[in-house]
Amino acid sequence: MTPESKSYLAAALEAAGQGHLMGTWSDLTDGERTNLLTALEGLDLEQVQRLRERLRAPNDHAAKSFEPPLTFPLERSAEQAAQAEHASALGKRLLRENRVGFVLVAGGQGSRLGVDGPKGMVGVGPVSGLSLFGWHAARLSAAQQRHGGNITWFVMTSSSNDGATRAFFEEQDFFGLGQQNVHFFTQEMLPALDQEGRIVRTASDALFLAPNGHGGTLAALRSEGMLDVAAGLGIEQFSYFQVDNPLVRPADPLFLGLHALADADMSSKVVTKNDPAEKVGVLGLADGKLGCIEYSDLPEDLRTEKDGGGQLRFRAGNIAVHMIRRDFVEKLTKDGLLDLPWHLAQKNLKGLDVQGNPGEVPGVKFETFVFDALGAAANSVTLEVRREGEFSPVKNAEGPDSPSTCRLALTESFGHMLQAAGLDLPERDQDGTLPLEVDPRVAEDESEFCAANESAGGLEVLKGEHGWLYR
Ligand code: UD2
Repeated sequence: MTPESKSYLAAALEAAGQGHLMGTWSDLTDGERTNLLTALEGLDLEQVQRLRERLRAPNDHAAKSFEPPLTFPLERSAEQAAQAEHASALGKRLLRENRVGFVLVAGGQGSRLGVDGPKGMVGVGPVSGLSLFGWHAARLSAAQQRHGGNITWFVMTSSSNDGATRAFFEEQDFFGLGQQNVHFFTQEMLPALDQEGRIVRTASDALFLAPNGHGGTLAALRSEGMLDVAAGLGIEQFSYFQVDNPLVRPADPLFLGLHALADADMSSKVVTKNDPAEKVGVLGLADGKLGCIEYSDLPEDLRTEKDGGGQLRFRAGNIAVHMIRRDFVEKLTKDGLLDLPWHLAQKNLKGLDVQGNPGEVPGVKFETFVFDALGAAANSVTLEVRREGEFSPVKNAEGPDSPSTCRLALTESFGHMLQAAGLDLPERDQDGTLPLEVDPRVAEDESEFCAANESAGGLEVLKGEHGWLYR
């Protein structure tokens, strides 16, 4: 680097309030200088400026009015039941005709879970130990078996886990789905700032970068060429789901069909929130705009308010499962039109302070959220589903939403399948869980399990030391 270009860079950084990044230049080795220059080249200083402005902006203005969304309920009138039947038939046809692409969001860092590596590699099969990635793959294979068609799977990673994720898929031979049908793409990373708006470093030659939130999925679908891949394959809808929930049913004909019938841009699944204190965002309209209302944003009186039927009025718990039209993503991401708000997460970041001393730096990570796009949807369906059947995420190492609660949710749902078919259950473990697993390719709910049990070949069960495995 010539002295002129170095002083030009130093001046540009100084002007952007980032002079500290070059502060230790004279102490760096040649290799470290190269690393630092590469990191700085990847930096968009205008974007950093916007992040700094966001940091200084007063907190988001609080909404004045809140309304619950109109939901397609679990308890259906005769008319709704007929509509559901019609929608399911349409959904099955769309799956058979390959109009749906599956988008798995797996770019997060899994810091709360404390895993080293992609969260999708965590084993969740109660008997088989099958990984989250493997579990989702089994559900996609199941959809292919049941409805025909070809599966196209878009897997979003981030630079912190992309290599390990790809290596795992290769090692698992793409779970039998075919390498050509799995498309990896990476989301953008954003620099984390300290409280004064200065970029935090993890070392004197490296910046603290963090994934830009699941809202980054939409922009990355475009920037990574996935919209073109999807268009080329005739895919019209994206089924969006997150890696942490093995109960998710990405190929649900009812959800897909309702969304398509309503000509919706973006739709959501919700579960009933029974406890007002449960810290889950609820779908609703804030100042007339559909979105996810964070637990902390909903005033206390509304959080506990009951409707005429005695249920919480704001109970549409967001489980982060969406159906999104491809052309809606195209429209939103065209010419940088996508303008999702940045949410700030205050964290103690492991890195260097401005002087270059290692430690914990009080700082901020910036994220956008995919459900903020709901506000731009012309039409949207909110489908209520059974929590026990569709939602038990693995987020924390212990306590709620942990591997043990997820194992319990899975095994109980399998237990109900066996009971519905009149089959005996295995003896419970010492901790009370059923050592039982039903592969999604065998059945995903009680009626499918009963049908498989009554089919000519019947069901094959392996009884091993870890429990019973139907596969
Ligand atoms: C999210 C929702 C919450 C509820 C819940 C359901 C937010 C703020 N809240 O809670 O309302 O719907 O999920 O499970 O989203 N991810 C990425 N890239 C990122 C960030 C996240 O791929 O930059 C993935 C991550 O791998 C994970 C998922 O998104 O699978 C959820 O992220 P989270 O665990 O940060 O969201 P959480 O639990 O705060």
